[in-house]
Amino acid sequence: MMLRSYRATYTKFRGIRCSRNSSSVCQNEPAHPEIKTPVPGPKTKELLKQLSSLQQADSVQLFADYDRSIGNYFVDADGNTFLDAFTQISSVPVGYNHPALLGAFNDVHNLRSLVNRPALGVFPGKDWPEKLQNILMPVAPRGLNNISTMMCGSCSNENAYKAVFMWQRSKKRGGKIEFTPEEMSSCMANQPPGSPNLSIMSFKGGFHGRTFGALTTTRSKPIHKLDCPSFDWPAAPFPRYKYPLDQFQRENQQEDESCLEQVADLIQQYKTRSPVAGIIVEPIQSEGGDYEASPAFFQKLQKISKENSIALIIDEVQTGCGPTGKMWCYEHFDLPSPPDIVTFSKKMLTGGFYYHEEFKPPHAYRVFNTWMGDPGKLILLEKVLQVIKQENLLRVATETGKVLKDGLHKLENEFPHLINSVRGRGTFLAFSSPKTEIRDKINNKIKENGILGGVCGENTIRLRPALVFQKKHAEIYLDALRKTLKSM
Ligand code: PSZ
Repeated sequence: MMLRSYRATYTKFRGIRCSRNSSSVCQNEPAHPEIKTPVPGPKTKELLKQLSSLQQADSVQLFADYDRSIGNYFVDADGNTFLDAFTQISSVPVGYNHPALLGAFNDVHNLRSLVNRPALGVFPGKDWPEKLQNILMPVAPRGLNNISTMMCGSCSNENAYKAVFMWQRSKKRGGKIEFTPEEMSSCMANQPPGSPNLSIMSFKGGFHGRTFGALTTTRSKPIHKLDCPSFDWPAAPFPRYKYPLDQFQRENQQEDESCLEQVADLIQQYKTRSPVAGIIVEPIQSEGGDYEASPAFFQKLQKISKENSIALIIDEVQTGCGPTGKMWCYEHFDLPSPPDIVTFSKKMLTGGFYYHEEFKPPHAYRVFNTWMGDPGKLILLEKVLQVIKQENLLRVATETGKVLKDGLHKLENEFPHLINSVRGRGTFLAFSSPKTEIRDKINNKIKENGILGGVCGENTIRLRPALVFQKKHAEIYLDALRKTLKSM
């Protein structure tokens, strides 16, 4: 019933450029959150019992009613309506049940692309090159003209690492494409030279996924890593700034320098141990606690990479697709040349990575798996990118972000014993608490006030709304946060 009326509304607006402060999906939203039961409610508790009998389900917070969730509002199994500032760990681009996405499979060709899922590395559909060209390449990071699609963020990073290792080894072979018999036999025993001792450097606090290579580079929390073997790869410190930034410029600049010195030192140290082939970095360290670094830090990091012939991989899995006000967060950094590889997933709906021509492996069948992505996700992504353009959602993220950040600054001044260090870009914002317990209490209480929020790091609350989060939603969020802080 509800969905039919969205579709009607959308048809009416289709083709009309929406004003920049109104989004088609938001016109059918409720006006505000509504909490009817204790959270979690009785139905949620019952479902959790059922699920827990089948699997370890303690990470489940709520069960959703995806028929009733709409736009920025998440409806749970108990009928509670939350304003969603977490959006499935930052992975919902244009809100729930966006009519443009719901309509995508009304087209029978699209439906067939969804149903007949190919092994993209061997039997792609005849429209696949055109689909990549028309959907993914128009938003490619400038200078990166190659693309591989993948299934998720972890496997995007995992395969980017492989491309980097193959690039380094190909350079060593000086253009020869044959492998030696020794390489071929040693790799079967997981020994060099076929399985070389090369490494990917990452940063302490970084998160790059949970598959083995990706997990080695993940350095956010022990719980992500415990019990799993990992590679001997280096981890450098990532800047930890003091806030407000304008009062601590000198200290923060020193922090950049100290971290970069250690990057350079580690590269030297690992030369005989496990030479660094690539460096992976998030433009804003997300899971680790929403730590940002200056454009100067990233420019110098790129310089160090280039001087040492190390590939620079920017992990835009969480920051990519608009929430910082630019399509790719690293665009804020004014790098003198493009990064070598940019990985993505989450809001992009398909995983994958863009790369420089040099990183195309010389042999087929190297960066490969059965599905290598999913054409169905690209069909949805096409709609998402159209909506972003039509509804000016990068500008919305910038403008909403400003309202949110100004409001958060006011609240940190009002409640300095509860929150501090407001930071971030666009709506990709965060603030910290003096202690983990205070942070957790805020995040639990704000739920009772109708907001779904996320935490990260030791003591941080992060905002990860969809791109259709507007000023009116920002006001609701800020009111609920004030009410929460006042009650503590
Ligand atoms: O607990 C988890 O597994 C979480 S919580 C948030 C994420 C994962 N984010 C995924 C992520 C990311 O934020 C960055 C910067 N890089 C890679 C990944 C891995 O993506 P997925 O989860 O799709 O494999």
